[in-house]
Amino acid sequence: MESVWYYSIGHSLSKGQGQGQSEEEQWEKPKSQLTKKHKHCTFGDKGELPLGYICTSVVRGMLHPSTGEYQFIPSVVIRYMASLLDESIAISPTTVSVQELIKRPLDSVPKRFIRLDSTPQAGPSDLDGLPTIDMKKLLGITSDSSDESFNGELGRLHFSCREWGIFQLVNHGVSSSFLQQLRHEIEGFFKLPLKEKMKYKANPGESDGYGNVVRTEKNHLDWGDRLFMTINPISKRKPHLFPELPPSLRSTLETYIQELKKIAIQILKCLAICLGIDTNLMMDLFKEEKGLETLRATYYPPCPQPELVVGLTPHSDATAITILHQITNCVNGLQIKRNGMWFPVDIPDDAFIVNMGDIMEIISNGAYPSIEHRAMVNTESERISIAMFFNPRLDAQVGPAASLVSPKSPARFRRFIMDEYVKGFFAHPMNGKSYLNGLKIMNEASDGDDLKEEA
Ligand SMILES: O=C(O)CCC(=O)C(=O)O
Repeated sequence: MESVWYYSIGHSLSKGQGQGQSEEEQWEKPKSQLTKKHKHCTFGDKGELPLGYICTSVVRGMLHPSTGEYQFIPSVVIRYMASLLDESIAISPTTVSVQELIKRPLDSVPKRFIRLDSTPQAGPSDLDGLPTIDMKKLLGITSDSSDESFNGELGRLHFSCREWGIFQLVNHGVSSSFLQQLRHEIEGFFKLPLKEKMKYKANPGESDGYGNVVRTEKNHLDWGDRLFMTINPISKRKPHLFPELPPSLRSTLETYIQELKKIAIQILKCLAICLGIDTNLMMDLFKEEKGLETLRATYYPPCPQPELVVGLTPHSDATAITILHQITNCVNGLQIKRNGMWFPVDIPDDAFIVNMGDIMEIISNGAYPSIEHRAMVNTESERISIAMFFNPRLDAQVGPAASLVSPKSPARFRRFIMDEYVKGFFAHPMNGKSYLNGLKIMNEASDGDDLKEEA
């Protein structure tokens, strides 16, 4: 026997029962009677529920709060109800998926996605490409920085970090065919049915997981869904995330992570040489098994009004360095802030983008400033990026390197334990470089005398 759920909103409303009609057609009439002023729904004789509650429940049904009975609600109705509410974009009380949102026709973007930042944007031709660093040439350089090497690739690295805070890395040794495989796996993840992806959703109060997490003031949302995971130390991996990923994605990511780790360590060593910091002290912070490493894969769907939204809110990374790979070749979206303007970055296929994060700005006592960046979206094409973040071990005491602090050049940042810094970062709204600014030493007096040489 066909089961039909009746529901009323202010007045009687019921599902049509036309034979041979699609689910969508059967709900067409009831749907058309819903309006914005309907704040509550009555489902048959099951009681009255706030519309917002229904729309933020698991997509195809809900547990009635008093009877505990599961009620099936066609997704087409849920989505329509959702469109009437601002909170609607949630697919569970803690998760939003833009990918799901755009499955229904959207003429305009919901209010919560309208971006707040109004910094002017430069034209595409205004940035003459980022500096390029050749990894093979860097690897030819040993730990002693002879004049010759310093004038070569190491010198270029120093210049890029000091003047730009970002560069593209070529000849990095990760093959094009492997990057294709990575693309295939990551695209496959975002194509999984929502029910599958929701197995990886972020638990309340946690940053790790799938979905669009509110990280800004005023509950603003970005136009992108992400999978954020702690990778290292292994003891910090969430049991429902990395270990439970589909096996082929997991093993591809495992290889990718190992490759990127090797690259990151080489770059960090070179940065220590450029800055004049003992490489052993630098390496001690990033000890293989203890360094904090996180990864974020972001899926940016096309948007009907891209000029109104932002794929990823302006921020600087809470890392020493970040290595970004744009999975979808030729679909650009990364923008960097230079001299108070946003500049689009054209990322060559297979190149990695390496940027300085706040921790590097602190260790270098301001010599290598972190770069503020954001991701933008477009009307036509989806875009996917994967960023890997490299940070000192959680128990490390971090501050400006002692060798870079002197009475003439006093410490510009206070010292802290990495673990506290990370917790503070995730509790802080994403807003440009504001978290780093809170760590600045404002007075002119140097407190460099009691700094330990721990990078
Ligand atoms: O997608 C991008 O280009 C930027 C990603 C990014 O900045 C991040 O994941 O922190």
